[in-house]
Amino acid sequence: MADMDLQSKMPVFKGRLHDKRTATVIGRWLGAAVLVCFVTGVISHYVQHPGSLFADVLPSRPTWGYRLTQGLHVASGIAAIPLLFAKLWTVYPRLFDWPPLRGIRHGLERISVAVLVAAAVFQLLTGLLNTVQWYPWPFSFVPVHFAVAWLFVGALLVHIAVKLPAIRAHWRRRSEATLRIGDAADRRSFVLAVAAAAGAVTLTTVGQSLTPLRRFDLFAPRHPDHGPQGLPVNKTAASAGTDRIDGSTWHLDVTGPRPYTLTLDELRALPQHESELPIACVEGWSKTAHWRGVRIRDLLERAGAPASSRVRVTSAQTGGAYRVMEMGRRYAEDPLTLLALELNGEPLSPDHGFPARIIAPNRPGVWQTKWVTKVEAL
Ligand SMILES: Nc1nc2c(c(=O)[nH]1)N[C@H]1C(S)=C(S)[C@@H](COP(=O)(O)O)O[C@H]1N2
Ligand SMILES: [Mo]
Repeated sequence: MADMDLQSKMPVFKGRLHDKRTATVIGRWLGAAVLVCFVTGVISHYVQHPGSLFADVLPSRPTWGYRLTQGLHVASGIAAIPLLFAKLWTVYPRLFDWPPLRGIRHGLERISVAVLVAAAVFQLLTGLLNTVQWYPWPFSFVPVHFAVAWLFVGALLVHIAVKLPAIRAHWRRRSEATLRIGDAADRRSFVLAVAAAAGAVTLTTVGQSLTPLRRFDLFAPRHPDHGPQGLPVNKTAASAGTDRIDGSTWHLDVTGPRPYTLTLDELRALPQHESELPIACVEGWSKTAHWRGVRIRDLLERAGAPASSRVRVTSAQTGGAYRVMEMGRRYAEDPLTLLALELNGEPLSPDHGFPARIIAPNRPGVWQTKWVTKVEAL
């Protein structure tokens, strides 16, 4: 009796698009976006946490590899936001299914959907806020975003497995099940509108890393052209406490079998090399710049260390997660890896790491250490 009362209070959905074909069509796109996002995210995680296992195997080429994977990670995550809204709108009437529990199997399925939705919202929200470097939560972003990614993928696999019969039946426009549902014209408008929304958020943000499209970069937190010396800045010298480095007293320590120290003038007197390499920030912006400085492998050789040594680099910064960086031998021996003194034809500005910074191919921005004071062969 009470049951009947409650049921009669449930909303009735007259909209014709909350059906399985629509859920399948939107779900396919959302699935493709989150798959790209997940794979590129895992790559980014291991490139940022090389550890002992990957330290010496990570390749230094192609020079634009990390730029591509991280650009895709952030772009697919942003595109997934309107797709997730559309998908949730399509299926939300299921919240009012009656009876709410039809047994253990049904209960487990509903729990897995709850985990899936919570994890998806969490990932897209924290990822988006990370692109603007806003962390309004008490936990550390990277490990939690990484852990929840696995939770999300697990719940997604369960969801796909449970829904496989429905997905299969509604995969094709002309399948029997799809034709039985009908409403093709409405669905086409809806799907077109969702595609337009996903396309619009992509087009107005992707220019932050895909620089040929930077004219359309209206909403990304960084514009590739805005910043001193034509390059954006993530951590300013003022915020790192490195804005008062005096080039006449600064010196570089290089350790190895034959350790030595160089002043800035001595460093400038060594053979200088050039490279054209991007800063590919993990927060999603990328920009290629022209760098000039001393090859790391030349510095190592002079210290009596093999060009293929593992290297530890230390910054003048007194704190922060990126004060100390290590690079595997593939990066150290690459001729493009420099201790750069110049950016786009001028000495580095304080915000870009004056007087010396690391620039290496195919590495995330976080490891392009600025304000370097020490290079150690390990
Ligand atoms: N010492 C130090 N180096 C650092 C950082 C830092 O916080 N401290 N930030 C890194 C990050 S996150 C990026 S994206 C690049 C940005 O370099 P740019 O400011 O010259 O563009 O510098 C890297 N080098
Ligand atoms: Mo970064």
